[in-house]
Amino acid sequence: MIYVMSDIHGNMRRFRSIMEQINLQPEDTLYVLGDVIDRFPYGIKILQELMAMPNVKMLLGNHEYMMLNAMDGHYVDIGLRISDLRDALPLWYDNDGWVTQQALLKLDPKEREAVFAYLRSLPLFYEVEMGDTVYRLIHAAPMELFEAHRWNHRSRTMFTVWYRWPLNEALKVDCTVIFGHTPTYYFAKAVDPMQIFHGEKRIGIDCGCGFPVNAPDYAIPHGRLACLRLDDMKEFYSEEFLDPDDTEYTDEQLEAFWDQFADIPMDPETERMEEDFLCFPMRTHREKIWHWFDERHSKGVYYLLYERNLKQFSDNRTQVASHERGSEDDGT
Ligand SMILES: [Mn+2]
Repeated sequence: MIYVMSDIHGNMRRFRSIMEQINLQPEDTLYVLGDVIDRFPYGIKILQELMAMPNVKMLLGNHEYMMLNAMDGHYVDIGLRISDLRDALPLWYDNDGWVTQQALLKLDPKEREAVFAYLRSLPLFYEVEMGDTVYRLIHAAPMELFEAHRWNHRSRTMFTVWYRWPLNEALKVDCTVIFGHTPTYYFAKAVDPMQIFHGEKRIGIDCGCGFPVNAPDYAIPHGRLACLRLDDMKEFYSEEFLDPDDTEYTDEQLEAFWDQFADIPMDPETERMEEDFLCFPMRTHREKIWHWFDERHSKGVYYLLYERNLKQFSDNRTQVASHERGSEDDGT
């Protein structure tokens, strides 16, 4: 099977959700069309996972391109001007690259060089044949459009990872283009949450995985990570929790969420989450989450925090005790 996803943007929860659904096998291939990093904090971690998977093929995205220009002394896009290089770091920061830089600085020099070497090696497109159809996989724009836009782009590389092509722009390629980079609501505004966009010889798969969870203003639709299986065009989407207040959860479900909540990394100084959790964006304060559970669980958050553990402890002891009694009864 052949899978395609794009624009993971450091969102580990959404990435895990897709990987669980597709259950990638060694004989499958997963294409990742760039922008693994930036916006959410786990870009480098996801990148290192992808690097270690022999059946993953990745493309350069504009975020990896920005990181190389800003941080890697060995990467040179000869089309760039001195002023572009001078502005490379601020440009990357403005596009939420600082969160990736923090992770990068925690790596040892060998690991860091491996990441840079991998990014330097990434191509700008793949072509995949599936039956009678040829798919061109790209991050942003087909190279064939470069000549018409070169006045505004220094190089082919810069163009093909950055350019957002309007729907009415003729394609100039004889295949079906699959691309990320431009969230699909740009083409189909009313769809919420975002879905894979199928247009004339073009398929857009960036469904806003880099968008914040439950963005405070609803001017933009809800984002999620999408994945397309080319063999049968089946679409996969990361599991999202969009309307927390409209859903009634049982105590049992809430306790399962509570156990997930225990695994969410927390900044010990600010008491704020470092990852998304359910409907709550990262950096939500711990007390807000406690309050949410308190309003929903029949026994309140005090039970979840203290009494439930005691209950589990005593349940386990009862089980052990009855098991021991059972053994005695068997006469063993
Ligand atoms: Mn992009």
